[in-house]
Amino acid sequence: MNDMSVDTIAELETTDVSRRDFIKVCSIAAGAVGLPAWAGEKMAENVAAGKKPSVIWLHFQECTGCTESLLRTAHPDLGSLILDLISVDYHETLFAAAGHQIEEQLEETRKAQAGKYVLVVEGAIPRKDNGVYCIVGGKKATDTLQLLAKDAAAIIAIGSCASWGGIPSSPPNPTDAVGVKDILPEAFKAGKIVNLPGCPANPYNLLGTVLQYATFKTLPKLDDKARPLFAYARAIHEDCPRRAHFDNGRFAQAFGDAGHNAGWCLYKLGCKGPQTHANCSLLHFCEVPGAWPIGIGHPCIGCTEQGIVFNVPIYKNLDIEKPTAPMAYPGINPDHGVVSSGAVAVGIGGVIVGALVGAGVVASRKLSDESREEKKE
Ligand code: FSX
Ligand code: SF4
Ligand code: F3S
Repeated sequence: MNDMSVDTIAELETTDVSRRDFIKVCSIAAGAVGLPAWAGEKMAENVAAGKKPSVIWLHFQECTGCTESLLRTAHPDLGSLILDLISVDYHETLFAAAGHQIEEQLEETRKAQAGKYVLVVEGAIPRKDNGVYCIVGGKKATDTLQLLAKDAAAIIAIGSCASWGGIPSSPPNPTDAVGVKDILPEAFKAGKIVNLPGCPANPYNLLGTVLQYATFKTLPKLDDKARPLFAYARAIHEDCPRRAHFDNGRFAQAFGDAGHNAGWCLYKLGCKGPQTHANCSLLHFCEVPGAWPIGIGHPCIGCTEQGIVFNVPIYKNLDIEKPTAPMAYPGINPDHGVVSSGAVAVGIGGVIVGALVGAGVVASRKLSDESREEKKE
């Protein structure tokens, strides 16, 4: 394990959050992307040494839910802590300034950080009528995205809107809204785009991806839709805490009935968990245990899956591929949480990690428990 230098610790202690919280959040972020705890310490050390990743965050067609989920947390310091970890050099909804002032800031950052900044895109991009349906600062979303993408070190499409069109693309898709990869096919082919679908996306998946890039100059291993395997390799149904009820035929039949109150499986209420790939069953939102749709008693609506959410009625049942429990369970899926054998493995000394979100979940629970304890005092 890496020991943090005395200078680094001193520097952390001068911030408005405790060093313990700082390292803890980095550990959760590291756990979220399948890296070990020492990688979290390394991330924290890097940030404390002033090597914060520069982030340019663009908003197009969306509801700002991704930004909200990043900032609205139960732990009082977490929102500001996240903003301490990354240097958000342009973000329309967070900036106090507006108009020409922030447009100048965007241009300055683009030039000063060329080749180094991480471009985060929230929202879909409309293509109809030459892209006139989303104009910010007098420029079309299509043009702004193409310009900023040229000098970006990596591009992260946060949320389902930016990943594949999301809500704005739902039928009949009046503005021909698409995701980032459809505007930037070359960058997609080159593996420069990371899609983090979800409506909203889990903020730790973003934080982990950005910090991994900033610390190790690598991106997580991706599937053919550019989604990180650490978060999207498995269906929610595979890791759902209600799975035992499903396997034993115990289903809620209506909201508020005895089965629903007892926490039984939500499949008959339209749960799309069997067809939906995401890690929200393991890494809950905003470090609050149980804060995810199924955790609060609502079926999964498939918010990460193109073709399900906003396309299939929320309470309609879908057929499932594996209706009964398997007779034997396979071993750990080697792709789940394993870092790439390429650049990433070199970056972290070739360590293969299988722990995946476990560390993040445990750390997240601890953070939340401590937060509650602090409130009681
Ligand atoms: Fe909203 Fe983000 Fe949904 Fe879209 O999340 S929560 S509409 S995915 O782009 O702000
Ligand atoms: Fe969980 Fe839904 Fe699967 Fe039931 S159908 S076990 S609620 S994911
Ligand atoms: Fe979305 Fe389903 Fe998770 S609705 S947040 S993918 S439980």
